[in-house]
Amino acid sequence: MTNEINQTINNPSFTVELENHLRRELGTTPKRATNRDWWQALSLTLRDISLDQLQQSSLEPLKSLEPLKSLEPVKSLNEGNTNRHVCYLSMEFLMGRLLGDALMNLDLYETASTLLQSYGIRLSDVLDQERDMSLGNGGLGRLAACFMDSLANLQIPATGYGINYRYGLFRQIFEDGSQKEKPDVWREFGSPWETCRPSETVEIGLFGHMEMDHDGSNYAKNHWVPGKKLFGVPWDITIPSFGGQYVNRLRLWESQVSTYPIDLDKYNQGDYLEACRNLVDGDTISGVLYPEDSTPQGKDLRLTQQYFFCACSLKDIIRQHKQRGLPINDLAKHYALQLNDTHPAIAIPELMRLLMDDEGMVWDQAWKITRAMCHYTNHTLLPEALEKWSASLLGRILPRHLQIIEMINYIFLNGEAREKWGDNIEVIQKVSIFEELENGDRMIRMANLSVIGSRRVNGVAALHSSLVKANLFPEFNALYPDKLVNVTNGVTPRRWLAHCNPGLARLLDKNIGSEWRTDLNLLEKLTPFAESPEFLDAFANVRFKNKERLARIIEKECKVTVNPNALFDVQIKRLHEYKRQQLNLLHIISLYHEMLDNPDADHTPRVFIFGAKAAPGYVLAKQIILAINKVAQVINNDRRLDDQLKVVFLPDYRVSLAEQIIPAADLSEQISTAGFEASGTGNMKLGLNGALTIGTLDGANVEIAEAVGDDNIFIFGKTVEGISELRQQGYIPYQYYESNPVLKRAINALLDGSFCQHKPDLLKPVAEDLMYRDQFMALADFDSYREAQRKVSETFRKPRLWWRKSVLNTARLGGFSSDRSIADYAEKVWGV
Ligand code: 26Q
Repeated sequence: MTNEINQTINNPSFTVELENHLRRELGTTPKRATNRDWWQALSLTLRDISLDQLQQSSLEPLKSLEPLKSLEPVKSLNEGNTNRHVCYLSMEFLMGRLLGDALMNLDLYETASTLLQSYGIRLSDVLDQERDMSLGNGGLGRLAACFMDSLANLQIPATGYGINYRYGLFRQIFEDGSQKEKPDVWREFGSPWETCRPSETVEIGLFGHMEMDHDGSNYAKNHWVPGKKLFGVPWDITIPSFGGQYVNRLRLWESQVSTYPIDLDKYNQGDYLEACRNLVDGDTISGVLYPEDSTPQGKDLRLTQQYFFCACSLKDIIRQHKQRGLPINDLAKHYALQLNDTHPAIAIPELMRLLMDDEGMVWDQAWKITRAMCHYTNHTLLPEALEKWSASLLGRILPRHLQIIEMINYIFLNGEAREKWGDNIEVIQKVSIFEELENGDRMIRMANLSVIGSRRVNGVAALHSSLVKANLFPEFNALYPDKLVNVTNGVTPRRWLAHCNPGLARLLDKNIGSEWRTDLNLLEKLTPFAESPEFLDAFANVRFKNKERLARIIEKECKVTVNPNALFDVQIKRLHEYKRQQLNLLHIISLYHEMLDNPDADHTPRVFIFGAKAAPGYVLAKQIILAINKVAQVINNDRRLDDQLKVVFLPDYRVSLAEQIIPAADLSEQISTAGFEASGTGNMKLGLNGALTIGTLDGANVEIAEAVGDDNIFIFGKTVEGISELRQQGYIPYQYYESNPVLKRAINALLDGSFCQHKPDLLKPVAEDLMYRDQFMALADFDSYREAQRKVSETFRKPRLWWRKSVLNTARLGGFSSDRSIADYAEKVWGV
């Protein structure tokens, strides 16, 4: 910790600032303040400290016109081109709550806690006032948030660029077991963390047409006359490093109409609603996050959102570059853009347009710069999740961009592609950015555009990256042998260990020192402690306390009493067929039957804990949620079981709830069909906190298994090769149903109304899908899964053995820190 920060902390001004915020911003006093008032005042105080730090760490780029100095990191990672500012472009930043993390990063946790205590207030109650900032769907959005934390921590100058959605991911409630969506009103009266920067507003265009300018030469120059203009207003959030010496920022754009929003003619004619139409239009672009995270629909509002935030961000970057007095030709020397999936791929033609039409560059020069600046991360192999936009739709909203994409494709196909493959039409069709449809329209493949326009393309786990090379982009990999690389995902140990599991953090500090927070490989030092009975007891004791805390939440949210001595079996992630919550459910039903058959046997008591949101339009996913809830209701109320088995589905799974569940998990369910989960990051969070994994050889599970060793993980199921062989043979799920009596009985119980006497057909769709379709081959892995689960139960009955494995998981997963991921990006991708 630097002296500067220490001064802030030890300075009584912290108290003064806090009380000033209470009095002046909130019009109250420490005596009268509610928990919510305290939350707001504390947040504002911490925001002020990091804003001061942002200015001091000489990162505030616009304040100074001095070139480069203002961008120099406090400490550089390596020599060489360390000045490249990283711009992380993402439609999603799933930040969760910010106060607890900020208190920890600025080392003010104890100070704040003591101060509040003196007023009879509990800090934890104050932290609970914060609404999660849920501006993302799941893994991809949370990864962006972890990366922002690690970029600051590694003191790499970086800006996260995204959208300041008015409504984030929907709030989930259950009505009679079914998911219902409610709007996420996360900043109804503003967020204390966001600072508006109206002076840095930018204007962007949409729609309109192209015009030709003849400048007397032989060349006709094209230019775009937008039919509509919009303002992007930036809202900034400071991202402090651990210790607070260094601060980056997250810049989220809000859309506003650029012309006077009320049509006074119409207003005067009495047509008030029509007069205000513009007002509504301006708002809608940044209005709401799309809740789908696969099978994207080609909605024009989504494309407009994508363009809106890319165009705003690029304008912002170029303006800053020029304000430093640097030549536009050097843009790529000073900035690296990271595209979080293809969602910001429109930045590629937008950058080309800015460089050519606004800066007057020729094509080749603009293309060289664009290709040196852009980098693309792929997060999925699911073909239906790959983004495609209809060319006619894109051309209507962005006519100039359609031209540029056509040109990129033309030059690529006639240059690099033809050189490599000649007239091999099959390959040419595959690598083309355009896919020709029967109806005459063309689809723009955003993944192909992203690969062609980027300097590096990365997958997110070793297995995933090798499948990206071998199956998704084999042609591009042959054409550009060094372009495709792997960067395995990671998670920030500050939030996902230090903050969410203070008990374990203290135990680690006591035994191996506290440096692991910024150097997670130091967890290795824990290895010998796995042989110490005293340490294992202390470790188990921490877990028990965390389980008691979670049991209270379960009691409150689900009205179910659970025994903290039971095995807590956790599956928390988006609801998707490929993630196979339905496989977990089949196992639960089979366990239920087993217990009913042998009521006197000595079963291992278990609590199955689910957390998951389904995309609102994903019918089967919603039916699976309903099925789990219905099965839970019957099992939880069956007195014959003597509390050996409980099933709970916690509503509204989100970052802050994950922080409560993860430290209390004994078993981590990572059971996707091999080849479908790109990486997974929940697997890392759970393992790091000492949960044992039951999982398939998919995504980062493969690397987790290598790290912890075969004895300390429960691997089951078909491999990628096994799955593809089975599919080639022709997979018939009904055969598994017919030939396996345990499985048959479990599915029949869903079919015959055992779990909903009043509406016996309610769960039929789930059962029938498994019997006749089962796209993700749950039935094929059922036996092997059940066998692995049997081993889990057996191991849990030998506490010494279990806790030893658990400690070794924590000790050996240090490599899954997002600090390591970011260091890999710095080296393999950005070259900073
Ligand atoms: C696209 C177009 C239209 C509407 C929505 C979307 C959309 C939105 C979000 C498509 C995909 C997503 C999110 C994908 C995602 O979260 N992928 C996960 O990324 C994690 C981080 O790399 C991986 O760990 C997971 O394996 C992967 O599923």
